[in-house]
Amino acid sequence: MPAIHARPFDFAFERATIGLVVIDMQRDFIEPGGFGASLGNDVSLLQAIIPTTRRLIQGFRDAGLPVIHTRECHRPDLSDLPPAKRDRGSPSLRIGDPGPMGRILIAGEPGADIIPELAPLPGEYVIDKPGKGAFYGTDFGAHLQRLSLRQLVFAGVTTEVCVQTTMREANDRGYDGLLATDATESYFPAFRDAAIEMIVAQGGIVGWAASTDAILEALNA
Ligand code: C5J
Repeated sequence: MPAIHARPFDFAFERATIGLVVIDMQRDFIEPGGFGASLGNDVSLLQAIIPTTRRLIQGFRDAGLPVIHTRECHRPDLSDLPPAKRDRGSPSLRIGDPGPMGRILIAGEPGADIIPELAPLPGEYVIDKPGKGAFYGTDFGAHLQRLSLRQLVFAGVTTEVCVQTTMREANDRGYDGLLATDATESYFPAFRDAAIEMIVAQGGIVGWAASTDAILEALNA
């Protein structure tokens, strides 16, 4: 069985059951004027992983393996937005408010789109999710079952929020998850590093971690 050189130990996989999940590489998190910026974050930190994430996506496409994208966003009528999520803190713009890229984190608005550099290809599945985890309130799990996927490679933003939440949800459902350490980022680099350590600690209690080079080397072997 092929394996990716990973922490805490090699990640064995089968080509028929592995896929890439790219979490929330949306304009609202990565470009100025969106949700991330409205919370006071420096979005340029997240822009740094675009080339590596692009290379990782291309590697899966070239290998003929599935690529799934997620977007954190809400219905225009906000019926899937808990007041606790909308009202928390004191951001300059709240979810649903009009901003420079349309209404913040609302499906169909320009800000909710995946950044053009990583745009999904026709036929690639895009999951719109109202929560931080991709399983909550979506058909993500059903889609993974339809594709017979068992091993998931994760990339995207932010490491300690939507990426880690989705990896934990996947782990609890019996999937093997591996995080691409240089294709994920946080507004707080220390949180990215800590999340990676939490995932691989205790013999991979949540999953595995590996570089994009290691992942692509194993896919191309
Ligand atoms: C956040 C996400 N950070 N995609 N969302 O609110 O991680």
